[in-house]
Amino acid sequence: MEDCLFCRIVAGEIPAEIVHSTERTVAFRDINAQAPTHVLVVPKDHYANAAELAAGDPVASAELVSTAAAVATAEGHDDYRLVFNTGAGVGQTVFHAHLHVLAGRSMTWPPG
Ligand code: IU
Repeated sequence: MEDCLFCRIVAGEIPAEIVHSTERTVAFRDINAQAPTHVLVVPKDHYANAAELAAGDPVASAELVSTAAAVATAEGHDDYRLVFNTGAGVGQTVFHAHLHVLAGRSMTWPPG
């Protein structure tokens, strides 16, 4: 997926502040942080969204969550929010699956 932004970050073609990586995932800071910790965890392979990732590579799907937890712990957070936006109608703007890790401030529910 040469035109996919997150594929290009995974490939090292576009710079990003990478905070963690595993066999199947890369975690990097969101360029438009919405909380003191705002990290995106992505699969190294391209899937358009979380549902396609879960169907196509359940091991990587689980590793996304364990990586997100490791990032939150490494940044000192016991409390954090994990978000998969799935579909443009709920705010997905990059169509390479990514798990938002948000922490470091109080949050309300339901989200806007
Ligand atoms: P979304 O769930 O698809 O809306 O999340 C995409 C995120 O990717 C969003 O929070 C952007 O700030 C973030 N992002 C980024 O970190 N680097 C980029 O070059 C671009 C978007 I474009």
